[in-house]
Amino acid sequence: MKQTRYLVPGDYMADPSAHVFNGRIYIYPSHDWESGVPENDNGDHFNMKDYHVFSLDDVEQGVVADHGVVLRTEDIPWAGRQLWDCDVAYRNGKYYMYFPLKDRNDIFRIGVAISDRPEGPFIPQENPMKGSYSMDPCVWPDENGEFYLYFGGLWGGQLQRYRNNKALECAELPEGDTPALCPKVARLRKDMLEFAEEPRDVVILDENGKPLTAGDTGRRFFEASWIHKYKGKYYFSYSTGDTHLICYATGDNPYGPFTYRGVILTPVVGWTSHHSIVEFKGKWYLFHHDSVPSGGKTWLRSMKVVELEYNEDGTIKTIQGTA
Ligand code: FUB
Repeated sequence: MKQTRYLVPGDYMADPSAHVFNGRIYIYPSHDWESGVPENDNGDHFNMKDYHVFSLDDVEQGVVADHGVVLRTEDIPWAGRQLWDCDVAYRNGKYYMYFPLKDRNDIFRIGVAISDRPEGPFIPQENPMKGSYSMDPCVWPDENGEFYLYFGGLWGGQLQRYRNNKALECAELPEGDTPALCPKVARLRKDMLEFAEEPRDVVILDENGKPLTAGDTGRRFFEASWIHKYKGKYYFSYSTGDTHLICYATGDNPYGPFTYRGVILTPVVGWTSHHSIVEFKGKWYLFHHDSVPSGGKTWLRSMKVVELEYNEDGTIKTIQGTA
């Protein structure tokens, strides 16, 4: 399937996290809607209040099943506002959803909700994960039996408000030749409900082995962490935010460091770009979104899928965001 395909024409869904559970693809997107909140650099216009789950048996022609609302802000005991990009993992008979949400002080934290089934509904825990901050969680079940949670995002994602996992007095966004802020990763406890360790920096290196700098906006991390493995290598992919690219870097273990390798997706219509990558029935797919169906409204995005291909050397063939 070389042609990009929209997946849920009747509604606005973004940030699709796709996984294969029980031989089917399950997609966990953000649910965009017209809340009337004006657009700003803090992302207040992304005022989402619930999640749906979708599934499909066949990416090429498959009909996408909508499993309905599986979690709402009003069901989350510590909720303030804004349910952004979530992700889901399976362990020992349960499905664990990790979701970012602002608490009542308008601080992003990461919550966990649990279901017996991949299609939900998901029941939230009483409190967010201890020591969690920022947004865009992505959970990786490693072959070593451990699960790792990646997270973080700049600007409205609030990562610039922290250093060494502690809140700063005032936010500080590095500039120029100073090292860029890194996404974070932490191994999860066996019960999947808390970090088993202090989150660490996911360092992304350039071709000379130096950390990418804050001024290198065409390559540095902004948000939308995703990780997959191909031919023994770990591929960490992410959005560059204000330069609107999905890029990737490769490494030898879940903690990195990762070395920058290139662009997966050129800019789409709409400010944000956010993706997931999954293998299904022998092919690889890029799930992502754009704002074409809403006429370019940044906060009303539509979910898409396209086949992703590798070159012989393991690099990924760049996909055109406007294709
Ligand atoms: O959907 C809200 C935010 O927009 C996500 O968390 C970011 O990754 C961006 O897609």
